[in-house]
Amino acid sequence: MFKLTWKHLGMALVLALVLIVSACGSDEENEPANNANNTEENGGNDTSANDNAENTGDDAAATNYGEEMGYVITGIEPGAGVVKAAEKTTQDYENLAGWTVETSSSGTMATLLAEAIENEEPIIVTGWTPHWKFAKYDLHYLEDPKGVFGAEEQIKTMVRQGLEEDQPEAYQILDQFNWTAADMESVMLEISNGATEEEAARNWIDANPDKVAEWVDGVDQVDGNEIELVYVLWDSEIASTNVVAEVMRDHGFDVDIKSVENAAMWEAVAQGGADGMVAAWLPGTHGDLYEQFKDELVDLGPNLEGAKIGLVVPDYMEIDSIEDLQPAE
Ligand code: PBE
Repeated sequence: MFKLTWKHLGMALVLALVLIVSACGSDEENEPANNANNTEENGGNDTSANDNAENTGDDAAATNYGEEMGYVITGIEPGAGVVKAAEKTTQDYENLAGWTVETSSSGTMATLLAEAIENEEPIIVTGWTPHWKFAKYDLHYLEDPKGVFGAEEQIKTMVRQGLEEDQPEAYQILDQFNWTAADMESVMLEISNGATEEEAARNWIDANPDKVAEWVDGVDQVDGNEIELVYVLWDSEIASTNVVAEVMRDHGFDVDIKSVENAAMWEAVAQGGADGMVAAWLPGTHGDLYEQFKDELVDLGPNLEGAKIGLVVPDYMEIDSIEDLQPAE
């Protein structure tokens, strides 16, 4: 009886909160616009912010997003290629003088992006494709006229020397693994919506028997052969590595997947501490690491075409190019 009472009280409290929150909803809808334009010269709503460009007479300078964001680009892991490229933009673009790239993790970046979008605040993230964020939010890449982020990328598979001789079945599956950006995105999206990594991988495998059949075509089943794959906790690589691992497990392998930092991933495969990885972004993103380790690796070619990295902003930010940003101070 006592418990029931507390339960009822709790439910009443939740209901009251829901009512309060929804009652505030209409006010809150107007607030983000005010917050987003809460710079000294812009007191009004979204449209007046842009109309207020009369002081400068320059449309591109309508909103000083840099000032609102503290001249910070929201990065991911320090070792990521996209972070190194973003840091290079702050050197190569004069208009990014005084800007910094704040590093954290891919998960933190996604949280900060979600929060900014919730409040319709400006944010610039180090972004990449394939990624679930483009399915969830309205976003665009900033043009990069200097080409710091490179053009189209491939994701390639790298294995250790000797794998072909030691474990030809593993070598062959890794060699035959390839899929599309849409495939990868569907796994990523499911994970971002709450599925476990194994579940999302399993669901994709069950839904794509023809593709999986190509990867294991001509490969004999094995009996508990141990394989270690390395990867970084980037959403894209969480998806691919789990899918490949599950396919190999179905084929009798005992697969261990180990998340490490980017340079450590390359080094582990080069030195033979790990058997392989499916996370080599080339030619640009990991070009420096490829140069460093290419002589000690076996390059099994692309497993995905049409990848991309760059600076990504929500569509409500009226800005098209890195060059539209303003220097600090
Ligand atoms: N990424 C995802 C990685 C490669 C895969 C774009 C974040 C990077 O920048 O190194």
